[in-house]
Amino acid sequence: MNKTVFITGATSGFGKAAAEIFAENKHNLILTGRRQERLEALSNELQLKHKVEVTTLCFDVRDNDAVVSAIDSLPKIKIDVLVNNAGLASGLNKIQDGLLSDWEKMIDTNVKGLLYVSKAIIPLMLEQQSGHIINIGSTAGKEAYEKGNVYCATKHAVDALSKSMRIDLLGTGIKVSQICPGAAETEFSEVRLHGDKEKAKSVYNGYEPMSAQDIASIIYYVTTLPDNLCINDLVVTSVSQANSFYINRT
Ligand code: NDP
Ligand code: 8X3
Repeated sequence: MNKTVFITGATSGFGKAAAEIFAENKHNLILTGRRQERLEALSNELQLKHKVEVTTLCFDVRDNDAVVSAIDSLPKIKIDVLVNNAGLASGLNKIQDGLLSDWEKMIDTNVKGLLYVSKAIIPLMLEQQSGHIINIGSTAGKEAYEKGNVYCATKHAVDALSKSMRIDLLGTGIKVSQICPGAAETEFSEVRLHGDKEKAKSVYNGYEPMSAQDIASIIYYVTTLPDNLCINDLVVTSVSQANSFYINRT
């Protein structure tokens, strides 16, 4: 059955790769992000290649008015899957050296943005009496590490919200899954390191990190289970990584 899959942060990394795998499997898409040109290019490519319907919504998840008006602008359709993926780390400093602007960006995007989008879509899923919310957490939401402070706090919040959503939505027909990846090579490190490409590349020196496609295949997989099954929480790393602290670098 064709589903409609709403993905935040579809202009890059996990979100873009997830859009590709859902389209390959003939699901229709609602793709969101702040970079309009990237949304348009991806939408054109997927419609042409896979003959699926793609709607793009360009908004910043930190702006609740923009979130609400973008979602209100959709025609009355069923949203089967929401992938709450938009997020970022900004800065890598000890707590005593952190920048307020970085902290606000991470809290506003990773926590408040996820809540704004969820608040706009949950009523539609409640009306349908079905749906699947997939929150992208992180190993940073399972353990705190040096210089991770506020990013780790936001992903711990995603962990708590995923558990809370599952409890509160029990009996409504809405599934809630959290996927917690370890290190994967996307634009993530470049964004975290404020655009320093060389330093970002060096994060992955000496081991093979996961790819965006690896995580996309897992996002897709959790949506393929029978109606009575829900993967609640899934932690995934490359074989070179045991947790936030141990990476086998050669
Ligand atoms: P990328 O930087 O490649 O992609 C991030 C996506 O989020 C982009 O599409 C970006 O779109 C979107 N985004 C960021 N801020 C906003 C905003 N304010 N409003 C709307 N969209 C926004 O990183 P990843 O694909 O790696 O990251 C995706 C998620 O996975 C994040 O939540 C991240 O924390 C998490 N994660 C990443 C890991 C990694 O190692 N890569 C590991 C574990 C979790 P645009 O800029 O166009 O708005
Ligand atoms: C991203 C993975 O290890 O940088 O969430 O925290 S890590």
